[in-house]
Amino acid sequence: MNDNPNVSNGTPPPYDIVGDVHGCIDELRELLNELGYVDNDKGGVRHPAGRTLVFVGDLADRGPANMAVWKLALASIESGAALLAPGNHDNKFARYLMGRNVQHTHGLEGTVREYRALPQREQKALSRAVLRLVVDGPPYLVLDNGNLVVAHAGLEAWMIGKVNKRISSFARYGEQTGELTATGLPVRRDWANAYRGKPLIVYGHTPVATPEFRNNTINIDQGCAFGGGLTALRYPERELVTVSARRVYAPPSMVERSAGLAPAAVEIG
Ligand SMILES: [Mn+2]
Repeated sequence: MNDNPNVSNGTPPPYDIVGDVHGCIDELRELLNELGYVDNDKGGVRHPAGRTLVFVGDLADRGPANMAVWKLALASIESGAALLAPGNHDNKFARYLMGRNVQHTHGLEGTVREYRALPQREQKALSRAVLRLVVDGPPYLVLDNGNLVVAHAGLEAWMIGKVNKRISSFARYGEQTGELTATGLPVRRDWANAYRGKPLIVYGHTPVATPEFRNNTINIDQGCAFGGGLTALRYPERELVTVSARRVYAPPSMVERSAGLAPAAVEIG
């Protein structure tokens, strides 16, 4: 991991920040269409008014078209039209690509299957691009001159602008309290409940039924792969656009339920 990546990104607003895609290409395309994005000539998208797409991370795993989502995101990022705040699933895929011993669970098995079905040359190009972004790039993004933070699992106020191993891990995975639930699962710290910082923090990671502002933070993961929805936050407008999942792509496990997956999303199954 790069020890000193620059988390401050000078790309000016406006932005369209998109929640956890998890391989849901149809919903992503529908959402981008609603937001006014058009195809570029390299397999990515761009906005005619120069808006920037910002992914909150977890592009793949669980959904039906993981390589299609990665390719769209990478082609958009490479052309300068998009940014990524990497999530834990992106990190796990990168570790797989580096030859690390990772468990092929929670949807990674589908992503790896799709990846290995690509022609060798495409595998190499995609692998290089993913590693550059996820391993060498910043673990979260500070945008709009410090007024906006996009971090996959969130961030505590004192961490903003800083990077070290603990902060990088917090931004991608969140933090566990060390306690266990009644069913023996780790409890995640509710950092947003205590957040009193000035920058707006946009995050995902733990699906919730509806995107709501809370202490100047907002969780835009509506659990698309679990049959919920895919959300974009338009910034600085603070308008929300959500498209519904076309179906349930992955049954929510005990872990996701305990992590607060939307009851509405569960009931769709
Ligand atoms: Mn996540």
